[in-house]
Amino acid sequence: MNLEDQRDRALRRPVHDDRTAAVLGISLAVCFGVCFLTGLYSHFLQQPPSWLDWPARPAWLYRVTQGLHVATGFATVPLLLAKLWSVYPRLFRRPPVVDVAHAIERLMLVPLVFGSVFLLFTGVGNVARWYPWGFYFPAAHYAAAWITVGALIVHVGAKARVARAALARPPRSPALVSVDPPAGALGRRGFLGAVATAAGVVTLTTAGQTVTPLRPLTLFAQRRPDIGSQGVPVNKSAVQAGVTDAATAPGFRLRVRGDVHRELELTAGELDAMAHDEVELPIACVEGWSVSARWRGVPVRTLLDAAGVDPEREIDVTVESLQGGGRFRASELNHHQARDRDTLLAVAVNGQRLNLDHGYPCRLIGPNRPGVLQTKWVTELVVRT
Ligand SMILES: Nc1nc2c(c(=O)[nH]1)N[C@H]1C(S)=C(S)[C@@H](COP(=O)(O)O)O[C@H]1N2
Ligand SMILES: [Mo]
Repeated sequence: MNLEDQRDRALRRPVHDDRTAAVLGISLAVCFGVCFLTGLYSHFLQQPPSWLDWPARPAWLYRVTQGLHVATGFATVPLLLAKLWSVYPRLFRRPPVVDVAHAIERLMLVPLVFGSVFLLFTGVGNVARWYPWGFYFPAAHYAAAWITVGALIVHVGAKARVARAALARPPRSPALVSVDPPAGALGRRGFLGAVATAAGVVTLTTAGQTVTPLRPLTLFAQRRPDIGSQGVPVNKSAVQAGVTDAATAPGFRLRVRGDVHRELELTAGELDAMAHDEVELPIACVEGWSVSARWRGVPVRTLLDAAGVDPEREIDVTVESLQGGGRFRASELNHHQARDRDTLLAVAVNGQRLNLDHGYPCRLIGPNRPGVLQTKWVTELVVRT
């Protein structure tokens, strides 16, 4: 049998036909869509355009969207592998292209396939803290997402009619299945069942990093939220951040400065004495793990009031850490976030004084913020109009 005959036979097996491709394609499009939108949300929370002041509420929103982002991303891995395997015989069609539109459609498969593989590889790598590359992950992942989604839209546009027709036919239509699978090989049902099981198992064993009842199953999760000091995993330790000496020095001060009526300077003890507010808020890391905790601290707005900042004034606050370098050493609070009653400089978590790794003497914790913006070892609040 020559190559062409082989391809024809393969294509007529149910696992390679257009119905299987349609089912996998729709599942992938849904996962990619959710992953893309939640990813965009995460991106613009961390890098808001100047005209966009995100609301601080609902407090749990980022925990849910980022959990979904990582869960749909992981579920996409088996779906994508299955889809590529299901459709690869079509790559060798003769003639390779029939007209210009078809050529464009086929060319778009390059960014679609490479973009998808790149996104999943870098995403899973980031969750595993494995960086076998030289570029900055968020920027590359973000750019690749636009390229991939652009190619995906073209692909969906080109394939929508074929997919609809394939799904409208009865599943055992003789026009569709003319070659029986070889003995022992999977039929469509068996194949799709296996793929769905794989996607389900990956999702269940990842989701435990967000969903408490699934914790015993957290096989692929980078963090077991219940393992870590004071009931919260540690992202970067005080030793890694190089802040141990500065954080424990008697000379430590929290300063509130910038566009204020009077500057404040508080010792760790003074801050502790002011910390009467208790809130329940999650830390929700971009890597997908999240955990809720009880925090005790001083609301940022109490400090702003003490510094004589007019509550009506539109302000931003830069939260600076003792950490000397690194991308997460500072974060921004917009007006809504800075004025929210639950945005605290926390000094205690789950009934214990914050330990060094969680940000002693004080750390920021606020509603609906990605973990990277919950700055630890805070030493300065700089108010800007
Ligand atoms: N100064 C500083 N703050 C930081 C970080 C950091 O590296 N440096 N990491 C952030 C990230 S990515 C997360 S997820 C949370 C985790 O807080 P935890 O270590 O107390 O769980 O801290 C955030 N605050
Ligand atoms: Mo994080």
